[in-house]
Amino acid sequence: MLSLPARCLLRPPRQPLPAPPRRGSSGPGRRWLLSTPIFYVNGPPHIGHLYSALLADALHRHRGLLGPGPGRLATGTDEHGLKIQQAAAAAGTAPSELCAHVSGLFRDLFSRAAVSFTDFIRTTEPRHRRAVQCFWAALQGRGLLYKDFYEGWYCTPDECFLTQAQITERPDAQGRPCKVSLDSGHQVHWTKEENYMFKLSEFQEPLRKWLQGNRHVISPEPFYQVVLRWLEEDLPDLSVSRERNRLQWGIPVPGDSTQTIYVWVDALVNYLTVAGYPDAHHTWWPAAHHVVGKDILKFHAIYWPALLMAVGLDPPEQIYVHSHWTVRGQKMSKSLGNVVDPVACFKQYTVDGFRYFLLRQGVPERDCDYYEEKVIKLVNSELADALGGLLNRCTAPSINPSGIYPHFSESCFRKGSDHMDVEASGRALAEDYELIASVDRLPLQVTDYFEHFQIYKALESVVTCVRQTNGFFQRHAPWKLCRDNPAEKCWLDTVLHVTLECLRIYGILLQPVIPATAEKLLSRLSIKPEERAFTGLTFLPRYHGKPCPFEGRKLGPDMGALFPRLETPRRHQMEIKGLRP
Ligand code: ME8
Repeated sequence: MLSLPARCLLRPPRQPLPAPPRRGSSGPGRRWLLSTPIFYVNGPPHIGHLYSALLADALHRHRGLLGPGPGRLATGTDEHGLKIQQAAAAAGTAPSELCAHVSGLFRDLFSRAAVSFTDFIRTTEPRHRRAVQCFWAALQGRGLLYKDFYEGWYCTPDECFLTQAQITERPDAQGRPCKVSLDSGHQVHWTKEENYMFKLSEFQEPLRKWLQGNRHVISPEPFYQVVLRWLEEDLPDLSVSRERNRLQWGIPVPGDSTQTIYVWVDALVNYLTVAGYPDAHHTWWPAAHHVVGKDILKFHAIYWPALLMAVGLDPPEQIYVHSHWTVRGQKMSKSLGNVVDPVACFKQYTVDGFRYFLLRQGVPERDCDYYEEKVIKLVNSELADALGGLLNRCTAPSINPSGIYPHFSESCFRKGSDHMDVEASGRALAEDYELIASVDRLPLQVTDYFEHFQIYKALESVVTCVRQTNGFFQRHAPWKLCRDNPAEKCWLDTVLHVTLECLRIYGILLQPVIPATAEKLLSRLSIKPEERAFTGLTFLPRYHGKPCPFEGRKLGPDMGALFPRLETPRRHQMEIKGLRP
């Protein structure tokens, strides 16, 4: 955390926004290549997939507002492997058709969700095949692959090999004993075949050194500790191919038509493909910042950095890890029939409403629970009532008949150390100075939280300020002030000016999370697109003795409620009233 003065009522810190931490050797001008996992196409997207994409999108948008980039955001679909081959066979369709269809669902979802991706990669694309085959050749060229008879447990739903210690026995649906992965609960099968092996064991020490020298590379911190603990255990070599007669749906091993490249090697290389590997990746690599779910941490924090080191490339600069969404306390699963469709959520809560819910309630360190009533309550209280209500109150024609950004009067709201003295401070009260100090600190706080992958905390601090501003408005009851009395008009305009200034800051800071609502808010305040960046963001310049470009400006057109309240579905109302069991 940046050290911010705990309480700074009179002279809030006017520090410039800090440059976010630079970790890699990505050259002058900070670059970032944000990524989401690439998603399997054996089923349609759900809210967990959307959450990963929204986290990456919010980070990407936030950084874009901080400065002139350059940044990219890549997402896409993971289309090879046994799991997809089997899903296509079960659906009686060709794998390529299944992939095209489901990949399209992901792409549509992310477009609809306003995920600002700059690249959408499909692992079946020729550019990716070429990258994977070059990567393989580089591994082989460095003598890090060898052929061996591999024997062990394989979990197709997770597409991973497991040791004896990682499996357990549970009854299946028919009550027969069956071996499953301890971690995911998915069934495993014994496989025995000749594979190429990667000398992962040689990278145990380099991985440890890398982590010890980069304490913030995996965040949140508890996940960093998890990875360090894994590295205390044995790190066996990794099987990186499958026999082609079992797995045809994948990229063949160059020069060996009997083997297919293991789907995880294939998938991980996508991050290099989008960086331009093998020809043009040096501009973007290693400025990679991966957002991943905790289920795939080992692949990203152990296998991937080791593979990169093996071909002479740096590990990614940053790995952001998040936990999982459950639904009414249960894991989402097809068999339980509780998989939540994000498109239905957009219809029910609007895109921004659902984006806000996931990012405000999602705490990366721990699993979070979704249920309808929770979304409706949160979104109504924070977006519709607190934020929307505030905008509505200070722009209502009855209170602001000229429809302008009114003037701020220093004589009503004095800047000085003796603000506790009512005479000296005009009409402002101690709480009003606290509000100014809080909103002054807010951009720095929000940036700090984003950089530490705590978007939920950034939103919490914005909401706290929104509530404080509502308190300010309520306290001074501008609707009771008389415009015809010059002294009262002066104060009334000042109260409106301060409130609009607060709203301007909230609108700007909320752009990465609720882009459409923020755009509506900022347009209503007549804030031009070039005035919406985080750079040069000065709250209440007049209070600080600077000119305010917005003063006297005509407000934008009234487009109705900023965020219309969501209705509780009828069936819930009946349940609440006890009309339904
Ligand atoms: O693992 N809550 O793809 P995948 C939150 N193709 N996030 C969730 C989630 C939940 N309940 N369920 C899934 C793969 N996710 C590989 C990745 S990357 C080189 C290859 C999110 O379709 C989370 O990000 O199984 C998780 O890591 C990812 O979806 C797994 O998606």
